[in-house]
Order: sequence, then C-alpha cells, then structure tokens
Amino acid sequence: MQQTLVLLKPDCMERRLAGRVIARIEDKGLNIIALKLMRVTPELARRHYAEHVGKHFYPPLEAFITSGPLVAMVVEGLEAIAVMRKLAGATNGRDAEPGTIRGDFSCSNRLNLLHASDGPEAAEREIGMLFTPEEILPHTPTIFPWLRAAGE
Ligand code: FUP
Repeated sequence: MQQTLVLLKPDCMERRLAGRVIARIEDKGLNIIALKLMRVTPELARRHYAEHVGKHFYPPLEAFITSGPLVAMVVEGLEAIAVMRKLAGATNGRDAEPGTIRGDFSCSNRLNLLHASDGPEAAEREIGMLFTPEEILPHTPTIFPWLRAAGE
C-alpha cells in the first residue's frame, strides 16, 4: 500500500470540479484517508515547490497556488503514486491524454487542476508538510475485496 498527496488546486475549486475529480479517484478504487480545505501560504508554497523556486515560472505558480482555498487529500492504494499520476495525466493539460483528469478538463500548463506526488520521497515529504499523523485515518472499506485480487 502506498500513500500519495493530492491537491485540488484553486482552479479546480473555482471551476466547481472538485466533486467530479474526487469521484474519479473513488471510481478508480483508491481510498481517501485524509481530506481538508486549506489555504496555502507563500511560505508553504516555497516548501512544497522547493525544486521550482528560482525558475522563471515560480512567481506566477506561487501566486496561483496561494490565490484561493484548495482541497488537500491523502490517497492510499496499491501503487497509489503511479496510479494517481496516470489518472491526473501529463502536467500540461494540452498534452494530457483524453480520459485523464487534465486531458478532459484542462487546456493549461499551470492551471492543471490538481497536484499528485511524483515519487515515494516526495509523497512522504509533502504529506508530512500538510497533515499531522492524527489527521490521517487509514481504514479498509467493505468493498475492498472487490477492488483487487487476494494477494495482489
Ligand atoms: P507536476 O509534477 O505534474 O506537478 O509538474 P511539475 O513538478 O513539473 O510542475 C509543478 C507545477 O508547476 C505544475 F503543476 C504546473 C507548473 N508549471 C508551470 O506553471 N510552468 C511550467 O513551465 C512548468 C510547470
């Protein structure tokens, strides 16, 4: 089982797409084990996007991610990090395949609706930045045996 951080960014909230994006995550069989509405501060944005601070697109990226409330979630599942990245689609919505969240709903490189951690180290770091251990509530849904084969 893996955990990954998902952010429904301010464009997703403004466009009233949060419910549809969450439904896709649930439909896939992933399990939401933490969820909250929050506002990212510039300080938090700099830590979250540490690898991008200093790049030409960082200032508008910070302005965007801090511009309004977003939904932060911890999503759990088998290979949840890769599965969630595939579900999101390519970073640039114009390149994202139809059928992915960005491919179906975004035509932008920055306003691309959601963030999903890109690897195990990033997931652990990003989850630790936004959630306390008490806010994460792993549980086994009763439908679980129908979502993957025994031993998988
Ligand atoms: P991702 O891993 O899909 O979140 O993408 P990156 O880490 O490469 O980029 C982080 C965010 O920076 C993306 F969500 C969009 C934004 N970005 C831009 O605004 N302009 C760029 O040229 C590249 C990325």
